Parts: sequence; structure tokens; C-alpha cells
Amino acid sequence: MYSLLWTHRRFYDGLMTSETLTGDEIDSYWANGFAFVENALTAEQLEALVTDFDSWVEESRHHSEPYGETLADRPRFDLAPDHSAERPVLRRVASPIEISDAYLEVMRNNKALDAVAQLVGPNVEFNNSKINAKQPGSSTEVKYHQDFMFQPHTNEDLITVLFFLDDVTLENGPLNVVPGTHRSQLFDHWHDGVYTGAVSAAVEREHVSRAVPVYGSAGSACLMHTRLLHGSAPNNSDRPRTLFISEYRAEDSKPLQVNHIPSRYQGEVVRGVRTNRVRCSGYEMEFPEVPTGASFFSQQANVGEIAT
Ligand SMILES: O=C(O)CCC(=O)C(=O)O
Repeated sequence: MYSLLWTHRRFYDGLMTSETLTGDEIDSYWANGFAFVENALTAEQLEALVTDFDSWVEESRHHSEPYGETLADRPRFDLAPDHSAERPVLRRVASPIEISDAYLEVMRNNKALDAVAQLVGPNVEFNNSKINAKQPGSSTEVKYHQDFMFQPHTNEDLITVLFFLDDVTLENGPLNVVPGTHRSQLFDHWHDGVYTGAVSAAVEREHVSRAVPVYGSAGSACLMHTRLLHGSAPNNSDRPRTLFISEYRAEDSKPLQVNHIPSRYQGEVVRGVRTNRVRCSGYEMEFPEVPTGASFFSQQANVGEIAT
């Protein structure tokens, strides 16, 4: 719904401005907490990302447990419980920029990053990256959460960019966002002493009816405010849904806890310059738990254990 609306607006506005986001789109981002950028990737970039991802899916057929290594000493490739050699369900690749020149190049250069610089720049740093994939018919879902609750910073000028590597439709498990929630509270992601990386069932029930799906063609990107409440449902279609997700922050927003997806590129200035300044906003939260499993899916699996 949002993508169609913005497709048309971009066509007309694109004739009038060389900036990625128009003034209205910038206002809409601050009001709603998200923005949509069509053709955020060039055709060549998209093809290179898909080619590398397809090769990792093929490789995953030879594994039955999460595998590979990251800087965090946790597996890089995370497999869903229903993964098999015949029907591979690779659901997460942590920090693909370390093992792929194509992903590294896109992290540094893409049209959505220009939009990030418009919103929280001009000076922008890279924070972390991952691939989230939902193979056809897979049960992989993402429980409702706010990204900021995984890695607090001195201020909240962080933007998560989700690049669509496949066409995202209503059927293949699109991202669902709750507009305006970046301006409401930070919701607890700890329940009964367990960090679940998700809001309580009560908070989810309260907000889910206002959630809107973000869908569009491969190569598009959704930009999300770090406080925006979001989640996504299983893929009930026969088409895959793969996202490359790259998180950026204003250069004066400094991390207060270790990166939950560490990378040798974290803190790289990708737009503008380094200023040696720090800016602080006022908020309170309980520190998150750094995952010990291959990804946050193992933390969100705790949700089933908690009555909230
Ligand atoms: O894969 C998705 O649909 C959402 C991803 C997400 O919210 C996350 O990884 O934080």
C-alpha cells in the first residue's frame, strides 16, 4: 500500500529534485517512522547480492546445524529448525559484508544511504548488517520488537535499512510496521527475567491492528527509525523473501553496549566526516542481553516460554 503510493509520488517529485527523499517524504519519515526508496540498488548491485546469497543457500544443504564463524565467535549462517538438504532454510547470514565484496560495496554505496544522510546526516556511520531470509513455506517469523532495544546508543538517530532482494508481496512475509510508534515509549524486551528480543504479547495485541505491510519490487528499500515497532509473519507463498539489512547511525550517536552483530567495519564513516562529538538524548531502558546463539531468532524463541 505504502509502496504504491510512494511509487507515484516519487515519479513526479523525481522530476523536480535530485535529492533521494522529497521534503514531504522527510516529513512523513519523522511522522510515521519509516520511508520507502524505490530502486535503492542498481540492477548490477541487486544481481551481485542475489548471486552470492544463492550460493550460500546451496552451501547450506551440506549442513544440519548453524555454521561458519564471525567476530563474535558465533555461527555466521543460521538454519531454521525445519532446514534439510532437500529443502534448505537458511534464515540468517550475520555480517555478510565480511565475506562478500558485493555486500560490502552496497553497504558503502546505495541510494538509501543518501536518504539516511538526508535524515540523520550529514555525518553517518555504519553499525551492523545481516541477511534475513524466509524460504517458501518456511515458518520463520519475526516477533514484534524495536531495534534500539538490541543496542542502546547515546541518541536515537539510528536507521535500519532493509533492502529487498526479492519482490516482497503480501503473501511472502513482508515487514509489518506500526506507524508512529517511534514517538511512543521504549517497550520492555525482558519478561520474567528473560531477554526475548520482543515486546510482550499484551503490547503486540495492543498495536498489531495498526500495523501496515511494506512491500514492493526487488531492489527497493525500507528505512526504519530505530524505535519503530515492527515484526513479520511466516512466508506462506511459493516465492522466497530475502532482505539485506544494514544499520546506520548519526556519527555523534555512540554505542553504549557491544555490537550484537560485530564487524570490522563497525563505526566506519560512510557519509560526511568524523567530528569527535557525542550527542545524548534522555531515555531509560534495561540493557539487552547479547545473543549467544547464531542470531536473535534463538532469543525470540524464548517468547513461547513466557506468559505475558
Ligand atoms: O526479516 C524481517 O522481516 C524483519 C527483520 C527484523 O526486524 C530484524 O531483523 O530486526
